[in-house]
Amino acid sequence: MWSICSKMVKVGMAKPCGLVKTCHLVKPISATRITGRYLTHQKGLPSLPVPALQQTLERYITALEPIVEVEELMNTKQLVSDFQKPGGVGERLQKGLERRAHNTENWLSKWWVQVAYLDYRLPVVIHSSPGLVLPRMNFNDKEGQTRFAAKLIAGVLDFKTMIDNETIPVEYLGGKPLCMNQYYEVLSSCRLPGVRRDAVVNHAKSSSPPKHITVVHNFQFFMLDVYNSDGTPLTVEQIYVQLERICSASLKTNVEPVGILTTQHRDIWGKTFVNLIKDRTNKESVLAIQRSIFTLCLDGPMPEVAEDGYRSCAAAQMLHGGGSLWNSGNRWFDKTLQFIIGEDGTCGANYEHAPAEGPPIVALIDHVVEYTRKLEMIQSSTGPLPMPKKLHFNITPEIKKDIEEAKQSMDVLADDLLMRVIVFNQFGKNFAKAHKMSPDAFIQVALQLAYYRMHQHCCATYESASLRMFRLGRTDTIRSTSSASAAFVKSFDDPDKQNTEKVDLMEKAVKAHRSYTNLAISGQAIDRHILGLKMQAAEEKISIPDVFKDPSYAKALHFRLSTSQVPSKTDCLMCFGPVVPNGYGVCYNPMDDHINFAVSSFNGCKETNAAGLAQAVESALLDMRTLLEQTPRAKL
Ligand code: COA
Ligand code: HC5
Repeated sequence: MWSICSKMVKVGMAKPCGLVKTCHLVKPISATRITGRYLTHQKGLPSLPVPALQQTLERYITALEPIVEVEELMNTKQLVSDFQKPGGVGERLQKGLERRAHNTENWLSKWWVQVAYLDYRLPVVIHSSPGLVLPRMNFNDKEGQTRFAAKLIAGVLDFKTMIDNETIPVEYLGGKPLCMNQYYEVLSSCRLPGVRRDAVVNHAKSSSPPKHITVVHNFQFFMLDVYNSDGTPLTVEQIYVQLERICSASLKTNVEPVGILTTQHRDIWGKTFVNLIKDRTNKESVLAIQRSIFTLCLDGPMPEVAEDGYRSCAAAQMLHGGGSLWNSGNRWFDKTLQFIIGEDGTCGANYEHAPAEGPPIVALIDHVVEYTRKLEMIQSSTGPLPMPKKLHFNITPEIKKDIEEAKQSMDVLADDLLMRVIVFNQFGKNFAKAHKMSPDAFIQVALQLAYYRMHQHCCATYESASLRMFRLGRTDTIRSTSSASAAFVKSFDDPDKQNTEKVDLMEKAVKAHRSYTNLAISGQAIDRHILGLKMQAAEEKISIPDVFKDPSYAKALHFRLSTSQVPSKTDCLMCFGPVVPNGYGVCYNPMDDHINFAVSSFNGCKETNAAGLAQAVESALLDMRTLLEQTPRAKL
């Protein structure tokens, strides 16, 4: 195992005026990282297990109970029983999966990345790439924007030093060490569009890893070297000077927003891409963006909003940029990490999801926020640096047409998204803990209640569970809708039910959720196993078993509630879009005494309403608290 090393920011000495200087514990950047500590840690991690077939199939039936009709369930039981007959197709696929588990580092991860990301053809914007909003920063003009951007870049480079030196502290979940691989996948990487399937490339692993970032301002891209020739990172002051030069060299705003092409449906972008890079200049520019350590977006203004709409607007800025008239073209959405700095103190990021889950990105952002807070003002002289290189694009009439089409579809998409952010201030994690309940389970049960109150039925619900206890682990699904949660939500507003009974049902629902969570994080949930069986059938060229053609299976995967807990140390807000047209995306960050929620829905769906659900979540949490506080605990 690694020892936990907290080699953190070393801050320069205070001087009376001017900018900032930091010292870094660096070794010159090179591609030698996959060595010692990291590998030793990784080797010590267990492999992802393949759950027992019968266990998964039994749990599948149990999970369907609250979300399908009685007759559908009967039919499914028959299909499941056919599937698991001794010597039948289920057993064969299970054996295939077990073989695969034996022969690979992780039987699931490659398949998961293909299915969930690279084969998924809807635009990454809203449909796949999450947004992150930082606490609002204290600036309100161009200079403040550039100054903060310089600090942020320095903070990311400081984190990169920890990656390069393999000194990121190992994370733990439930006392178990987690796989750290994702930290090595988020910098210097990029998604590549394809006509049917995308790919991801990681240049950190190349023999000459990149030393530049890309900066985009007024839709114009620049390549900014962020290391000196001796391998030390530029100081904040140096970065600031370079950013000012970039801004002065990109004052024109009537420029073709070539970045908006990355917001398109993936097949369309895949085709345009082939065309775009036929031109040598374009190809070089695209390669420079793809190879860069990350992208920094210096945004133009966003529409004015009232104070109470500020957070929702900031979330939209991070998720999609506001449409072609605002900042959606000031992006390269294929880039794994894009930091976004507005002119009014709004800061955040957007990340392409294929290489990593949210928590490593949030750990990076937490580090950056804390780093920028610790920086002290000093003045230091800087020698002349080369002018950042502008990345040129030759826009043919055909590409121009593609840009216009991308603008239109981006605007339709942005208009369709309703994003509502609430900061629930009445209580946070501590309240559930004081009542001896899992805070996450408490919030999930409240979400179930909120949804039921709005829609009068229970729906298939997804919550992300980390599989990072296992080598190269990504996620499985916690199915938050259980028979216990259904019984609770149906009883809650029933005047014939006693409060003691409601509390009892609440406790059972919360416990059921926590026990499913425990299964999921220990690799014993059902969703990825079932996916694996289906993928194995495709791999062995066996015709798809009937159990996967069943309406119950389709219902089980139609997640009208797609949710994720993403905690952060600093008071950040994470957000994403719904995964089905008539669904909601709900991302929440539970802090000790408050909870940040970002709820999304599509305006095109008349049944759903993110603002309504956000309000209902607030009421559900408050009503659950009132019930607990007014009811003597039955079993105490
Ligand atoms: N009584 C008192 N305290 C309790 C409790 C109980 N019955 N049950 C849990 N707690 C405490 C825990 O000990 C923990 O304490 P801590 O704050 O000191 O760490 C805290 O409450 C939070 O626990 P809980 O709310 O149960 O959830 P969790 O932190 O274990 O998180 C998941 C649950 C599912 C979110 C987590 O396992 C996970 O998988 N996270 C990753 C999700 C992810 O990857 N999201 C992004 C995908 S891109
Ligand atoms: C910045 C944090 C964003 C969280 C993103 C997230 O939770 O993504 C989920 C990944 C997974 O595999 O469960 C997918 N989801 C958004 C559809 C819940």
